[in-house]
Amino acid sequence: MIKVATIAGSDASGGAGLEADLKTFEEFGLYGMAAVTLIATMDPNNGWAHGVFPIGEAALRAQLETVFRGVGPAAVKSGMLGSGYAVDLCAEFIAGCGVRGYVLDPVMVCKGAGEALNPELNAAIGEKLLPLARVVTPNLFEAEQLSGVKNIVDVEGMKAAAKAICDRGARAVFVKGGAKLAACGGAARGRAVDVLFDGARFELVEGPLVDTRWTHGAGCTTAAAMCAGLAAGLSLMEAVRAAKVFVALSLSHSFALNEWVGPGNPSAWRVGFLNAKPGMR
Ligand code: PXL
Repeated sequence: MIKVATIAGSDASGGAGLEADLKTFEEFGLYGMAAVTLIATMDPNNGWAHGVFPIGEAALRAQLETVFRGVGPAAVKSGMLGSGYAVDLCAEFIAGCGVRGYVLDPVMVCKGAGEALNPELNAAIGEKLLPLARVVTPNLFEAEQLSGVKNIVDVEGMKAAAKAICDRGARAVFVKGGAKLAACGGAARGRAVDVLFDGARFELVEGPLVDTRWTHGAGCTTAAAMCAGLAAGLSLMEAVRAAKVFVALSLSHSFALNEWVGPGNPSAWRVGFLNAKPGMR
């Protein structure tokens, strides 16, 4: 059995965070483990306002001992870390235990919350985790933060950011253009365009832009699917392409949880793209 792990926050609503990661690992037929860094809650009596409850340093270290020294994942991804000690522990265990791939999802914004989370951690993520990553998966906002490139609205901006992020030590960068790039006019209408840079070559990765407002957890799912692919021995390009198809299928079966939030459906590939809801193909 191929084992994979996520170091991430728990999304109590189930659509993002380690819940999305574990569902994704399961769909790839892998054995998933999780070290939880924080618990994110959402208040139905206050407009779905987010709460964050960090897991203490000792409890996080004990989980990482279990996952890395007790079992040993083939690949690992990290998501929302939430504290300086979580960044340090992540670096310590990933550097200290060999893994086939480390996918760094530099979660700095949460769609529901709308503003930067823990901006004080961005420097530490860039300095301590970037150099360990097989691939980093920023969205446009996160790519701007990590690269210093401002106002990314097109593929040229994404390429400049990807190059700057590789220069900081990442082996590869996958900048996600998503709906924002299309809204800026940087991608053709109805297309979701991402840029992969491996330090030498740029690769445009294109797919259908699924027309839905229910995209909660799409970033987590993308990184988890790449992690699963790397764990299973796919090349980075193969893992990226598998993740892209997997997420498009997931989004084409997305649904509302309530008036505020709706996730993709990671089991969608079993139903099939052609069975997606009308208007979502
Ligand atoms: O989608 C970003 C994200 C990541 N991790 C956790 C979250 C969220 C957004 O809600 O709750 C735990």
